Amino acid sequence: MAAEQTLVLIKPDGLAKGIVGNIITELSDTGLILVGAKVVQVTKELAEEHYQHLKEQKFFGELIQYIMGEFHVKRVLALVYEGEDACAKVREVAGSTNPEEARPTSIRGRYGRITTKGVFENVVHSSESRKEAEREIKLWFRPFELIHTIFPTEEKTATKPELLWKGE
Ligand code: 3AN
Repeated sequence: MAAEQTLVLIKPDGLAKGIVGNIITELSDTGLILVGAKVVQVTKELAEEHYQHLKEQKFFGELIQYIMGEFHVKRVLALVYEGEDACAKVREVAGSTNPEEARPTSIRGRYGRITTKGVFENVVHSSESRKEAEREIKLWFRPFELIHTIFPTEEKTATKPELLWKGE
């Protein structure tokens, strides 16, 4: 089977709790390789695009606030892992969506919680399938931010001014 890539987000509660290192250690145990990583301040547009499939859910507004860091710190760590069955392997280590139902030794079981207001603070996001992973990776990363990508790329001339280092 061809290599698979998956998007992992360490959400704002993970950063606020200082458990990024613990989570990366657990992800390393999957044997997958890290091909991209960056800290992101999530805009409303990015958050809504990422969670577009949940737009009709009653918790959508709070979900957007949560991923934007309104309840913790305004940043997430976005990671791309690659390897055989990458999506399934990360989801196994991450545990169930509901942190109370997650296997106790999974990331969400260990570090997640449901707030008294009912918000699932489940510490990490991981792509559900190969197809979703492709959509999400293309949303969060540009090709040059990954050491390599399994998705086709093309050269285009930038049409918008870009911020570069002074003197570049
Ligand atoms: P997963 O992240 O496990 O793939 P999704 O895609 O169904 O699960 O849900 C995305 C996010 O929406 C979850 N990570 C969680 O933060 C939130 N969420 C899902 N279901 C609920 C729920 N019943 N109540 C509150 N938040 C939820």
